[in-house]
Amino acid sequence: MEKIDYYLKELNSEKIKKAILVQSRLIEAARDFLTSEGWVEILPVIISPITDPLTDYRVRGEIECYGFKYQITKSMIFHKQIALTTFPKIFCLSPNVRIEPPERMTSGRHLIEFVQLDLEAREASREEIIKLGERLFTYVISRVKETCQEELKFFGRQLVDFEPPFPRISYEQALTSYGQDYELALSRSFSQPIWLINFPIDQREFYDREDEKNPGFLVDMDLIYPEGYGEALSGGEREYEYGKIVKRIKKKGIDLDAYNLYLDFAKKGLYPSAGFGFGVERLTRFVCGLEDIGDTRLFAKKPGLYSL
Ligand code: ASN
Repeated sequence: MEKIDYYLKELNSEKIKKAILVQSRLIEAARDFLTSEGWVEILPVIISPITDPLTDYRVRGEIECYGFKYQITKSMIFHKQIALTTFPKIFCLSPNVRIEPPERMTSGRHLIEFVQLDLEAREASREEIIKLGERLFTYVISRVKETCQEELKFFGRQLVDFEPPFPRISYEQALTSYGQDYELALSRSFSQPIWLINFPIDQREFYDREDEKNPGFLVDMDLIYPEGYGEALSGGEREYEYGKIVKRIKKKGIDLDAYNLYLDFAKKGLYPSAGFGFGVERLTRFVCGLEDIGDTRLFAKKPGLYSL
């Protein structure tokens, strides 16, 4: 098939059209929920001298403007922390670019360009953010069940009423019970979303806060969808003290200079905070019950491929 015919087929696909309609309702519901509770939406940062290191801080998209190097946002984590200077509770529909390994092309869950509903609150604890996540999730699901009946029928999707509190399992328990592929195994064995908590420090980035009562482990969490759909959101409490952040960056073997600007803010004083990022395409995939995340947006970009 000619490339243009492939794109035209996608642009006219009933499946993609319905999934995007559901997605637009999901976004509307999430915005309504958050703004009604006093959260302020900020606009996304697409390029910046700093972004989330994410596994390998050297693997990144870069562009040059006026002789300066900018990185394409992998996540707005640092901008979220800094933006709390202006407002106590912020959210953003944040486009992220992550150059995922090509093996993830057919995972059904990875796009190299995606959007997360990213939020952060001053002085919040993980407990508060977990409760917020449960309320946000159940609210958006109940709203689309009302507003997208025709689309959900098209997908043959019958969503149950999810009832918080969702079960919680620690990373260590998950690893012992389900082995290395714990995320998918966990996801397949539950019919309610599950919180995966307390990741070891070496499994995550330097910005999630180390638990002083449980050194070596973080005060963080992922929410895992049931029915094998995998990770829904990821977040935690953050390191905010300059000395601790420096220690964590060094422990990762990251060059401190790469985070100069962020460290300057930390020196002046960041607020303690917690938050998470909720993948919008993954949420759409789950709600519509789709195999392939590529069906959740126009111009989807899979790892390893070249696309419009
Ligand atoms: N948005 C995530 C968070 O708030 C970070 C990420 O996407 N890597 O923790």
